[in-house]
Amino acid sequence: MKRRKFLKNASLTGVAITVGNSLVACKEEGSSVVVTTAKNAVRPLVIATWNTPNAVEAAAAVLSKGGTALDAVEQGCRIEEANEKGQSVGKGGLPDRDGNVTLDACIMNDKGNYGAVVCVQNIMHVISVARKVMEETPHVLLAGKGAEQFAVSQGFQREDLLTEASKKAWEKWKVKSEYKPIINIENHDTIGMLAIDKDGNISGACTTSGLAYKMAGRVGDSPIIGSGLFIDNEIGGATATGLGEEVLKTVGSFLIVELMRQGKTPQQACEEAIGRIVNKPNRNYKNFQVGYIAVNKQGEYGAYSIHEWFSYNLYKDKENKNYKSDFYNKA
Ligand code: SD4
Repeated sequence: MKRRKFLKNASLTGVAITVGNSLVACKEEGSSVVVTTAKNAVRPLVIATWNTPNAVEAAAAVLSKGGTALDAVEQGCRIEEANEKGQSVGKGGLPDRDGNVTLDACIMNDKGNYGAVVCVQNIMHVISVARKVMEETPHVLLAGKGAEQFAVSQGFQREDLLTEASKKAWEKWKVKSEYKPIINIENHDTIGMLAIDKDGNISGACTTSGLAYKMAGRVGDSPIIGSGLFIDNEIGGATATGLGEEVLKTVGSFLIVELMRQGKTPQQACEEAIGRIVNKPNRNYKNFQVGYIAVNKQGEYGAYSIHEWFSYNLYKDKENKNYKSDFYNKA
């Protein structure tokens, strides 16, 4: 990657500045300020929450053939929706307290358009329904029965999303019926995905069955613009996983993109967004997990979570690998 180096200028350090029409990012490197323009950015690039190699591979395959970031994130998310072993997304997702699997999803493109569905039953590929909402309706968000009917009208098949394994887990849970948001770790696989295509355009998608054993009708952060996902093609994108209530209350993904606009790196922005949650008085963050990933227009990326064991898959320079995220609670 070719980088232009400028002499250190304290007033520029850590700020985004404009050169001509294109936004550039500055950061300190040794004794100089490095300015990376969007022109020499790392691309294509895909980043997704949790250990999601197959989803990232599918997205990368779209990008390698010259496809758009929007197609990449949709195709990537569909892999996890169809993976019955993933118990917090798509088919096989854990149900709500009444035993119904209800899905939430959203997608956002480089033009600032967004589509989402919430609390949808019986349709596996809700990410594609969200895309249809964005592209085929005058609206941005459809809920419940209306969303399901719309999906069917668009050619999606109805099917039972509750697998034997998830039904058994729910039956076991019903014995005590204790609702505790689970802190982490193995059983989170909500997928939030961000991609940059060969033209440098950014899109993102997020799909989930939400928290296991939630109240009927509960909707988390994942399908809500600015919370579970936000993209600004001039700046970058961010997406979230974990306890949606906390992400919603801090509008986490929008916050991260705005912090990047102000000059923070994706990593710094993710850390600050986690800080906004853990530093609130009376938040017992020890009992719940939230994780963020972010990219900027230059192809820099970041990830941060409250607790250990959040990870992300990254495709860059033709390699697709899982990395452990840095985290806040090191006590
Ligand atoms: C939610 N954020 O519905 C989602 C859950 C999640 O891994 O991320 N699970 O609150």
